[in-house]
Amino acid sequence: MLELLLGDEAVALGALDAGISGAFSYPGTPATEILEFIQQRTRGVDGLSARWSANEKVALEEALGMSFAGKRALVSMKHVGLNVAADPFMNAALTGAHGGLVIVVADDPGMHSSQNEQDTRYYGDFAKVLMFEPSNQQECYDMTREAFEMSERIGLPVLVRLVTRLAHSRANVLRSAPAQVDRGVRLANRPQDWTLLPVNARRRFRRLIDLQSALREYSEHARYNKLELRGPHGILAAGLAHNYVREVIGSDSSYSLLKIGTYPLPVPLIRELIDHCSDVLVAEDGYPFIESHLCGLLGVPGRAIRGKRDGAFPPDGELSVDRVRAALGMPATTTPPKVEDLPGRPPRLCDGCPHCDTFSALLEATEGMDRVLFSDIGCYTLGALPPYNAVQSCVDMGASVSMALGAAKAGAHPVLCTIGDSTFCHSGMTPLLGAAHEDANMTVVILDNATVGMTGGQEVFVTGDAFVDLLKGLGVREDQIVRIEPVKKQHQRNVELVRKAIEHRGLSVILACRPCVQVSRKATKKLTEKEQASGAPA
Ligand SMILES: Cc1ncc(C[n+]2csc(CCOP(=O)(O)OP(=O)(O)O)c2C)c(N)n1
Ligand code: SF4
Repeated sequence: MLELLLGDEAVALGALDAGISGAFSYPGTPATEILEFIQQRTRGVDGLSARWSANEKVALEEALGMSFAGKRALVSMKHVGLNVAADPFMNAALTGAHGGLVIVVADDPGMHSSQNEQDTRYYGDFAKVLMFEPSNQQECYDMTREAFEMSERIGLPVLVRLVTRLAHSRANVLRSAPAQVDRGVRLANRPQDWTLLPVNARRRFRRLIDLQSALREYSEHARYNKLELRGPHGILAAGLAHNYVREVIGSDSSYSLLKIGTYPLPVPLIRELIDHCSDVLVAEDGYPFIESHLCGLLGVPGRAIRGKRDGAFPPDGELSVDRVRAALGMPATTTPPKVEDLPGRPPRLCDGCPHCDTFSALLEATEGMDRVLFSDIGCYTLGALPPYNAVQSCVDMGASVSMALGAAKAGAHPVLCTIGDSTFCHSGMTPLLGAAHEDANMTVVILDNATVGMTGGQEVFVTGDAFVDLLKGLGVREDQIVRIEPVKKQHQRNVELVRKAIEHRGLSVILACRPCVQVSRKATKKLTEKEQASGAPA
């Protein structure tokens, strides 16, 4: 059966058809739709767990636990999420997988909605695991299914790398019959393999090294790597870049083409291409990963290897058809509109957003002061832009609280930080634990809008009164907590309360509680639809 699917959805369907018992994730563009699709498709189905986790590290560890219990588990996240999950990721390569364990990471070359454009393939290489890189939606589906098979066959987690354009574009996907997997609990009964004491870890690392030849063997014969030897100009295209290259060269017989879809790299195929061609262009989204492997320090004697390192492609941003054309000396197909001809549309907070009222109060309360305001990742990062221009930093999830703690220790005053409810639960709690313990001289402003606004309104674990309990549990005293309602009519009161919190020498935590207006709107719409469907007054 054919289905028109996003790359993310094709991965999700592949995982469902592979017989997963659980899907684990923390929202992040461009990977969010993977878990959302699984949730939609499995609503009301017993025996499949598909809930958001507190952060990516937790998601991966939950999946590892499910794998330990002998069941298939999918983990998905955006690229920077793998930094957060790097600890279990690296170590899961040593414990190995029992039930199939597949980790899907969506990279964001061009930084459409991310703070960097790191390339996940380095993590796959670092952890020494098998990695798939689909070039289209069908491969998203097929490779995810195969990743589960391989994970169980070799007893290792398997990585699938996507990029934004693939994750967020649609194509028809041919679905195959769902796998019949035993969903009973089958615990991994070798605790010495999963308990990474040095004596065990050394043995498990040796095993990982020994498995490399099997990974290479698989990759060398995988159907996703295809070599077409024709003309003297070689192109090596990985993942989505293969589509761009295909579109550009068509049936031109002066080019030979090697498509790469799996890692470790299929060296014999690469050698054949290099031997056959006078020059080779490496087309890959992200960093020059393959190109660097190919060239090493000294290059390939007698062959011109071209790519991001020699300037054939720009070193940053996404690949595109036009970038491939330019690298091959062809004119661009499209004339990109001049930026200055386009109307400016800077991102901004929604009208009526509670964060607007919080920033207004913070700005007025600190007017004329030499204040520091660290912020974090979420809709409220837009407090960095006009009309607020309030934010002095945004680095990574949770960093606002830790950076405030560092600046407070440096003697700066007043030191404030703003952090959203979801970001706080992801990574803000741990630094607050230290700040409360030391009674650091800083003001933490938690923006409790009862949702993960930035990524489309996913559920949060804690909101309202429960937040106060959570803060107390972290060691924040009741007299250090101030609750405000960020609405216009409370503005003056909020300004006073913020001023008081700043004057207080020591830690204060302001909890700004008001739901995101988008989520409120959606809830009202749903309710109205429900009432209309039931014939009740709207
Ligand atoms: C490590 C990492 N994971 C996920 C994301 C994607 N992301 C950006 S902001 C955000 C959460 C925002 O929610 P919240 O803190 O509640 O603020 P809001 O957007 O609701 O104002 C997420 C998940 C990210 N940037 N980095
Ligand atoms: S989605 Fe919600 S939190 Fe984000 S800007 Fe809009 S109202 Fe504010």
